[in-house]
Amino acid sequence: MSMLSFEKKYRVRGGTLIGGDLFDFWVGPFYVGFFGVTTMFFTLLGVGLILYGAAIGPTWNVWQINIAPPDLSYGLGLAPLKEGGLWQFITFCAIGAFVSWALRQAEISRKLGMGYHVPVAFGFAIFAYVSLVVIRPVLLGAWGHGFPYGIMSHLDWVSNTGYQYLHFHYNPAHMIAVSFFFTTAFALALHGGAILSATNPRGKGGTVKGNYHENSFFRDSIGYSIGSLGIHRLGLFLALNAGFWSAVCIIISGPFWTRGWPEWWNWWLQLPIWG
Ligand code: UQ2
Repeated sequence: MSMLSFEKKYRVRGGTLIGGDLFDFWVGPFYVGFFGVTTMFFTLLGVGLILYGAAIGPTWNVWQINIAPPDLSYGLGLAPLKEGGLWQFITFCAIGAFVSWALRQAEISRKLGMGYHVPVAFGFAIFAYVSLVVIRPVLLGAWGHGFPYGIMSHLDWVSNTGYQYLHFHYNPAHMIAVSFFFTTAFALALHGGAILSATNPRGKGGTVKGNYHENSFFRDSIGYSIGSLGIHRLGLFLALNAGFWSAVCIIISGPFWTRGWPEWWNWWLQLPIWG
């Protein structure tokens, strides 16, 4: 809010995908747009349904509240509200809100003449969620394969689904995803450390350091600097891959591999080169 006078320069008209000028305005600091309206609609409806689901459930203990998907016997059909229909409705609202949010980001990007990097990045996160509650359940033939909405219940689902494949850490796509998550954390730690150490020099009255110091630090220590733009390209690449391979590792579990993941590695022992 304190930046409102500065932001005036950027409160430009246009860039909308839908609705023309109709929703092209701000409420306080927030850009609205057609997709701001749809985001609010799906969010309020979805949260309301979650509260209703909790209200008809057995507990208000936040750790134990659970809104479960339909029984597998309902297949890909619609279930009665109290038999998983709520979960289906809430899932629809969640995807509606997430996609609306991404499209609102796209409108803001267009309005400001920026690239679509932010909505594309968010799109990978949406893909990871949709892979769990739509893509894999559809490939397996039942909404009941989606994960339940609840703090403990979704943890139980992850554990049970993992054990269903004996040892999920042997899933090669899971290995790749985990490696990307770790590397993302490593890169952000390096980057955060680099920026803060240059911005907060030692001692009183020290001068703030910049790009050349950051480059020199990494050239001195490992003989290579990726550069101040490069580190952000690398960060985006690492983070998007973490989300992407997470989606791949769960989509292939069931629809494309039904046995234990340790067994998958038998291809190595079955190579014709062992004689
Ligand atoms: C860098 C640079 C930055 C950085 C960081 C590096 C000046 C401010 C962190 C160093 C990063 C490297 C060498 C890549 C490491 C590779 C992986 C896969 C983690 O050079 O430029 O800008 O923040």
